[in-house]
Amino acid sequence: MMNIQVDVVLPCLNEAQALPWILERLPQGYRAIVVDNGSTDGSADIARALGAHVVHENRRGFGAAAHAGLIAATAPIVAFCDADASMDPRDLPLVVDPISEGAADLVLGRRRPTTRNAWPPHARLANTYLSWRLRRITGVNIHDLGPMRAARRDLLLSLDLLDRRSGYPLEMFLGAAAANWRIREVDTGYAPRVGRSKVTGTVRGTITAIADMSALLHADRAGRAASHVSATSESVS
Ligand SMILES: Nc1nc2c(ncn2[C@@H]2O[C@H](COP(=O)(O)OP(=O)(O)O)[C@@H](O)[C@H]2O)c(=O)[nH]1
Ligand SMILES: [Mg+2]
Repeated sequence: MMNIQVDVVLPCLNEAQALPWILERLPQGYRAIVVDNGSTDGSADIARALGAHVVHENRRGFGAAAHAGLIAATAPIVAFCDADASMDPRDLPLVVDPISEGAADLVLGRRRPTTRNAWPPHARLANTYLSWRLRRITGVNIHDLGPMRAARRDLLLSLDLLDRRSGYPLEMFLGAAAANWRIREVDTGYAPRVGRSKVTGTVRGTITAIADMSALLHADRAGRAASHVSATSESVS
């Protein structure tokens, strides 16, 4: 069998309809790690039958699933992708190649809608605002905090990410920026998902996402202020 170069973490909560399309579109040398927490639609069995490595995570939450996938990964490079067929696994090399070439440390897929209704307007607007804030805070020129992304496994683990809900992708970005990783953004396609949304397509999911991300931004600002104070006092003494 071919060497696995890339493990692809696919957080999955009731995505039985989307999984077949996704799993047949993984490029050569990419292994799917489907992280299920309590799907009731047979997602785990379907994924297993289609050859994916299935990981179970008891804690609910996007971050809990994403992190369990990272822990389970063994390949040198780990990519993340949603399991709702909104993003095409054939785009994965766009985020992975700069990592394998050593040209970047974190590559984020900027979601470019392929149809007009791919992205709920409130989610798109919130994301545009968030990206603007992140550019100001970090100086990194990003325009979307997209879930399709890739980095080296050992570097990702070194970030010691703690969020287990919707803040996970943001915490990863902030940690990478704070550690001066070379962060790159590339365009990736974004299509209407298959099946029902679990996060930004629901009121509850959106509120949770905003709460989780605001908490992280707040903590990040406090952390930066504290390091500024200590840096200032060092230069005074
Ligand atoms: N395992 C797991 N996966 C989740 C959870 N919440 C969301 N997901 C998955 O994360 C991905 C993104 O969620 P989605 O509902 O598409 O969010 P949206 O894109 O904001 O509408 C999908 O593959 C979901 O199945 C969760 O609590 N546990
Ligand atoms: Mg989605």
